[in-house]
Amino acid sequence: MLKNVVLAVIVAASCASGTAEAANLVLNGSFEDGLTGWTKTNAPASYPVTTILYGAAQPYPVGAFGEAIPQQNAPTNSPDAAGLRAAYFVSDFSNVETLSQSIFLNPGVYQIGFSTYAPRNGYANAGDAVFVGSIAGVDLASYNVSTGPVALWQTYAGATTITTAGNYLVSFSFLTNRSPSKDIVIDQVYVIEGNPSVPEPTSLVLLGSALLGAGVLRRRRR
Ligand SMILES: [Ca+2]
Ligand SMILES: [Ca+2]
Repeated sequence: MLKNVVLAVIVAASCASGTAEAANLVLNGSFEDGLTGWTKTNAPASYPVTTILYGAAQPYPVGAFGEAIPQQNAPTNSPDAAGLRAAYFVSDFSNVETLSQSIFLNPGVYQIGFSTYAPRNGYANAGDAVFVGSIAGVDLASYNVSTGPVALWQTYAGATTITTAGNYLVSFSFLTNRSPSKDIVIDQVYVIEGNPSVPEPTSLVLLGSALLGAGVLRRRRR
């Protein structure tokens, strides 16, 4: 009897916390389906943005010109796993090449973010690259790749409040004008409603009251 009560409590608590985990509103935000869901603009004829495999010391477009890129490992609120792939901006003559998608947002508070990595071989190139990552009008990242870290994953994260329902852009732009220029890898792009890192108070209350109930039962059995 007691075992059944405790089991029911655990199931109820996990259901409550399950509803608190918001889904990613960005389609294919971890690029596990290649560039499905994303729109490319100004993609250059040579070496357009593509998705590469983690840990693959292979030529473009399977890997990053022989350099194995480690899986994204910076702390992130992305509900998607880093998985096997990431997107790779690499062209040396990209006249503001972009990768973007439009998502519909209702009024509310949203957590937004993505992660970036500058491969060592690209970083060694003389030409710089200007990278901008913008979600729903918020420029989370806007910098010259030369000023960022090399061979280190970092996550750009923030929050935004949407007051008008509508379509909002998730957009990455990449500008280079010299051969060879620096490159950037991105992964785990996310837009989630609310903040998933804070446990729902209701599930904690539920768990607390259920444990109390189990304690009462135990006393009665004695
Ligand atoms: Ca991924
Ligand atoms: Ca390049």
